[in-house]
Amino acid sequence: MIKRSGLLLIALLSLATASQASMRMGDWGMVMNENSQQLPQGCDSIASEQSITVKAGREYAKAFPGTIFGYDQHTFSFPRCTRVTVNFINEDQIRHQFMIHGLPTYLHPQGMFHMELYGEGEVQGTFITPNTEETYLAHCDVAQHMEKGMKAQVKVGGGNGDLPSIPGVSGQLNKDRYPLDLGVQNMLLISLLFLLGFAGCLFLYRRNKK
Ligand SMILES: [Cu+2]
Repeated sequence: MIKRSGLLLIALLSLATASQASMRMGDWGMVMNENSQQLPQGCDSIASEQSITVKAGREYAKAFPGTIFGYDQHTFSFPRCTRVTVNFINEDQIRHQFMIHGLPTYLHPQGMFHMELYGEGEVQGTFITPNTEETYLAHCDVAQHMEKGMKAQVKVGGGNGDLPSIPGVSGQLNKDRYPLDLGVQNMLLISLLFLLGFAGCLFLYRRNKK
């Protein structure tokens, strides 16, 4: 009986260590679901090592009208099966994240590699690019931060196109509408009304002349 509970304890302890390995947190923020060791399916070895710096802050929104938050870079490109160390720097006094979505779920729970800083600071995290040609979404998930510009794309193996609404890369998926937006249809309607008015005036003028 004692032997069995001892085994159970060891099993529980190793489980706890395993989950700790994929999560580091403190009063500074957190790094969740990183992967520096496990090879993605179809990768025989780590093909190369890269390290990047991603800066987040209001400062980087200035170049893109309509945005409030931003990253200093919006497209990151990596070869397949590459170990990438991300140096994430938050220059604001508020919480920002750099989260990559859609990664293999057998490596990252919910397909997510998550870095977060509660305020100004810096942290490192690692992931390994899958053996694929895909464009992954990277963003800050704090409410409204992505919509206000904190959105980027991570292209692996050349990627498979650009994502929508990437500042400086692609247009908005749903264009904002303004009441004074003179689209082609509105311009045609205005021209038609003008012509009708003109014809009406001409008609009245001719009738009065007789
Ligand atoms: Cu943010």
